[in-house]
Amino acid sequence: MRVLGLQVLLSALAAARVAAQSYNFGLQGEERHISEANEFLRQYEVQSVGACKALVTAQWDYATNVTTRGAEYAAAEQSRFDKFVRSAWRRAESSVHWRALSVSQPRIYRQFLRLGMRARETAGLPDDLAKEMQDVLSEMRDIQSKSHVCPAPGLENAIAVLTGNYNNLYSTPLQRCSLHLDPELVSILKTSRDPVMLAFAWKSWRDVVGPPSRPRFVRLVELSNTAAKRNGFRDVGEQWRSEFDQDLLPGTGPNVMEAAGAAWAQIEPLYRQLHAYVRRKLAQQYGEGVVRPRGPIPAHLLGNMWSQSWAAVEDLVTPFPFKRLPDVSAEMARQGYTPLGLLQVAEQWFTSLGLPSMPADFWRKSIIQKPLDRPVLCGSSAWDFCDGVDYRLKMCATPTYADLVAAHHELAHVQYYMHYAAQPTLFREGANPALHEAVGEMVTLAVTNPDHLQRLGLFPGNNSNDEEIHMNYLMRVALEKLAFVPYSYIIDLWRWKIFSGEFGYKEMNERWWQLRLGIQGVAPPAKRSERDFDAAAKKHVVTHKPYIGYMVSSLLQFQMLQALCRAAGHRGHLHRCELQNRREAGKLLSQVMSSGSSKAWPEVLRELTGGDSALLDPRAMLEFFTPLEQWLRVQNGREGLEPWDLNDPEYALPWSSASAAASSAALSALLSALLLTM
Ligand code: X8Z
Ligand code: ZN
Repeated sequence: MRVLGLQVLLSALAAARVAAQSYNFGLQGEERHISEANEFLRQYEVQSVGACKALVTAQWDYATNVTTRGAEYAAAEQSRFDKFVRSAWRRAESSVHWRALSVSQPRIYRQFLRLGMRARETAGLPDDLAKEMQDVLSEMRDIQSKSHVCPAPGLENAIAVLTGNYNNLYSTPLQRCSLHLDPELVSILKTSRDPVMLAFAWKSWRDVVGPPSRPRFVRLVELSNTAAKRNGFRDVGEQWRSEFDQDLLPGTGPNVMEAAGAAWAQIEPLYRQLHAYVRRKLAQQYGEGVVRPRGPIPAHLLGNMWSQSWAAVEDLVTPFPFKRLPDVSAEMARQGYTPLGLLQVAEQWFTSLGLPSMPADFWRKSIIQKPLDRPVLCGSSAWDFCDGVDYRLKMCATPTYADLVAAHHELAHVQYYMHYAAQPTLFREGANPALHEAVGEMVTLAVTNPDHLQRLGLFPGNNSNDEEIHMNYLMRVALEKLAFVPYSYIIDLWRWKIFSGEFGYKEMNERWWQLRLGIQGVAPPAKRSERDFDAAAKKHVVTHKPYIGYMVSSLLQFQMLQALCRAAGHRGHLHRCELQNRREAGKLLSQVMSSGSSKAWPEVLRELTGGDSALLDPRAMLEFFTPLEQWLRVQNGREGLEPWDLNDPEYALPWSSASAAASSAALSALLSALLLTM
């Protein structure tokens, strides 16, 4: 609230300054500026819809038929589009007096601000340096996509069984060394319960991508900082954060860095409870030699390459193992669900809230099943072809629970596109970079709860009223969404510090692990050094994509759910709100989505919550998990309250030789036992 008060004052001062300047032009001058600005925007609208459609079409063609030529064509279209935006921005700056309209014509003014922001995303470097930056990025992308590792001696048979890839048993190195991140290494992390195997997959990915990415990442930081400075920002971190500024003037919006830090402080006690409970269960599974009872959790045991989602260890930690949540995939198979069928179920959820159904063209042009005649990029995505008519989905859907959830998420994106289609093109985005994702994830919260699964006929046995079932459900959501909060915070916290020069390149990896340990409470399963570069294991770091939006969206989705459930008159626990048929909620959601980015996001949030919460507010997430928190507190006793002490030698990073010996002793013992038995 304090931040917002200051911000209103700053905006008012800025506006007064601009108003004083514009006053000198007189009424006639202002009318001329308005008509000039309107004419510019009218032309921009026509040209940008065409340019955007050409770009999205090239990207769609590539994603649905992967060829080298398609990739080159899409890259060429991207650079054509970027040039178009930059040149429009130069014209606006040189020939339109848009700044004079900040008070009298806020909608016009805001469109120019957004254009400037879009232009700055790709501007700032002279051609040779811009080319160098593209090269560095493409080298790191190649390292991610082409790197592969060989199975460790002694693990070949087990890996073949885990991954279903028997190439590893063949004799030529080319055939043997075919473990890629996805699917092989990711699936080992997800399914194996052997700490040696897990440590192998965890470490070998970092060994193969970290060291070659390190010097390239350093150069990327230098180049992108240069560009940011030329754009008027102190560093890249400030430029990225400015995407969350409410009136798009650097430093005047809600300070996302402060907001994220404050939100984390409120979420941390709940996270510690989850951490303590999961740690105890993992210690039961792996023994206290591998998982120290009061220390951090070894990062390779959480079922995920990055420890960002702990969903894959649900079977080890579910509160009431004899009250299992239904096997939705099996039930879908039994009922003969098709990919089209699951999309229709998702569509029906939206229409039951009074939102529009998908247009006929959507069903004709979308790809919902993997084509067998050509290579496609199978990740699910929702597409907006910029013309207000053409929307598509790309999914290699199979009738499974995961894809049922994904279908709801993707259709939420399409709903958002369709709702803001009436806005001018510069407002056809989420109100902030996290809102699109937040809407999609909010929908998944509403549709995965046991009550809703029962409504869909996917919860046989009719026992969704059982409190223990709901506790299991809350744990499932916590493993996915609560575990993700600190992870999604530290990725950019670490990058902001590098961008601003708070620490030097020589200590990048140590600083990374300080945050991983201190905030997330996970430790590496092997000794790390500055020869390693573990942040590069994450694609978003080496492709230079901001990540804090994922943290913002992980909180916003609960704020949205709470607001919509209140509007719908839902009574009782928030985790039991499913929203189906709640037209009041649909109306509110429509209203939020329709404004696109035409309004500052705190204003959109105020509308959504009826003034209750305007900024990032963790209270809704805490409310959602209240029953789980109470249950965890009982289970943990005092245990969850103990902080990890960075200075305690027992928990210290495996950097110093003493703690390295302590932390990897168990792993080394297992590895040598394995080698001895060979
Ligand atoms: O990158 C993604 C999506 C595309 S926006 C697949 N996500 C983050 C990640 O994978 O790390 C979704 C969750 C967070
Ligand atoms: Zn999404």
